[in-house]
This record gives sequence, C-alpha cells and structure tokens, in this order.
Amino acid sequence: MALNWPQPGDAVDLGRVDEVLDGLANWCEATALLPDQETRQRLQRQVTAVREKREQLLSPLLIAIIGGTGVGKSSLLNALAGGPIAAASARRPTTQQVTVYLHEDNLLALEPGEWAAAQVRHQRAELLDRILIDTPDYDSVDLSHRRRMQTVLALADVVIFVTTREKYADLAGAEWLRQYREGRLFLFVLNRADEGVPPEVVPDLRRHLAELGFAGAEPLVLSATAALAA
Ligand SMILES: Nc1nc2c(ncn2[C@@H]2O[C@H](COP(=O)(O)OP(=O)(O)OP(=O)(O)O)[C@@H](O)[C@H]2O)c(=O)[nH]1
Ligand SMILES: [Mg+2]
Repeated sequence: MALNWPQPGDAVDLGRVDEVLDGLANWCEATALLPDQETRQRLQRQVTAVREKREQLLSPLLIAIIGGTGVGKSSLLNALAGGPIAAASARRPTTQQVTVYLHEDNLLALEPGEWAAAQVRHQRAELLDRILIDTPDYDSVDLSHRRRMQTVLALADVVIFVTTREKYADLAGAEWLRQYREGRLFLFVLNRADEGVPPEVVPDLRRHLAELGFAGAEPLVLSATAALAA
C-alpha cells in the first residue's frame, strides 16, 4: 500500500486533557478564588465546550470521498484501505449507493438510512478510527446520486474531492460545494496522474478552487490504481 496514513506520533494524552478540565471545573466552584459569578459561569461554559470537543476526539473520523463519475473514487478508497474493499470498474456509474466501510470492531451504530445504504465491515486495524464513505457521482443524470452524496457531505469530518484532468473544469460550475466549506477539512485529489498531467491543469484547478472559496488549497496529484498496485 503506497498511500500511507499519518501515524499518531506524539498523540495528545487525553488523560492529561481530562486532568486539566477537571482542574478548571473545580475553579468554577471556587468562589474564594473566583468571586465574580459571571466569570465562573463563563469558565464553566468553556469547560463544557472543550469537554464536548474532547468527546468528539473519540469518535471515528468520517471521511467521505466525492467526485464525478469514473474519476476513481472507489479506486482511491481501495488505495487508502490498502486493499480492494470497494468495487471499482470501467462500467459507469459503478457506485450507485452510499457505501460505508467500517472496522468490524467499530462500535459506532450506523443506522442504514438513505445516506448509509450499504455497510461493508472490514478488519483493517489501521482504519479502526476512520470510517471511509464511498459516494455515488455528483454529475450523473440520476439526481438521487447527488442528493445522497450531499447528505454524506453534510455529516463528513473530512471530504476528499476527486477529479481528473478531463473533469476538473466542471468545478467552475460546482457552486453547490460552497455551502459545505465550513466545518470540515477538504482535500482535493487530481487522480490518474499516471496518464500524464498537462502543465496548465494544476494552476487552472487551483484557480477554480479559489473561485469556490478554497483559496490556498493545494491539489494532491496522484494515481489511485498505481498506489494500490505498489
Ligand atoms: N489509469 C488509471 N485508471 C484509474 C485510476 N483510478 C481509477 N482508474 C480506473 O478508472 C475506472 C473508474 O474507477 P472507479 O474507482 O470505479 O471510479 P468511481 O469514481 O468510483 O466511479 P463511479 O462509482 O462510477 O462514480 C476504473 O476502470 C479504474 O480502474 C488511476 O489512477 N489511473
Ligand atoms: Mg465508485
């Protein structure tokens, strides 16, 4: 597998975070230390907000892969998973429903609703805290594809937008993407790099992204199939 996940490295010690939060919560009670009630209440609200964020750190990251038909979304998912867990093929469109890939030990109970039409359990330990979601294309004539993809987009923590040198210009009309900019991390992948990338493509793609409000986004130029084969 050539697309390596970042390693936790110097991961934050959550036990230490809890100690600090408990200490701050005690201060909120200490009228001798903080006589001003308004200040104590403000601190209490902040402690509560940080506790909520800390809880979120324990939930698996929802990573949604989106893009036009045939750009290589399912292939990229396989490259990230390090094995062929999603069906990818030359048939268009291949992925017709949202498919959620999660570890068999993952305790997250996902209700198979409209957005999570299919679930595939796997045993890849490195994906325990990451749920990969493959979505149908957004540009098919079947409008339900885009609707389902957008439901996932709203829930995702990380969005990987996949495009190719043939399709990236479609971003010029992708106004719908704007509303999802806030609250999630976006990564933009220019796939099929093994087939060559003309020099104007990446600067053009950057320009389209800036026009959509993603100024400074640096496209990741790669080949999903080459990564999976490596
Ligand atoms: N040369 C090359 N082909 C690729 C690459 N990534 C995907 N493909 C091929 O492109 C075709 C479509 O790939 P998929 O991964 O099924 O694309 P998709 O975006 O999931 O397509 P839909 O599910 O129909 O929306 C398949 O035949 C893949 O083998 C790549 O990096 N290089
Ligand atoms: Mg697919």
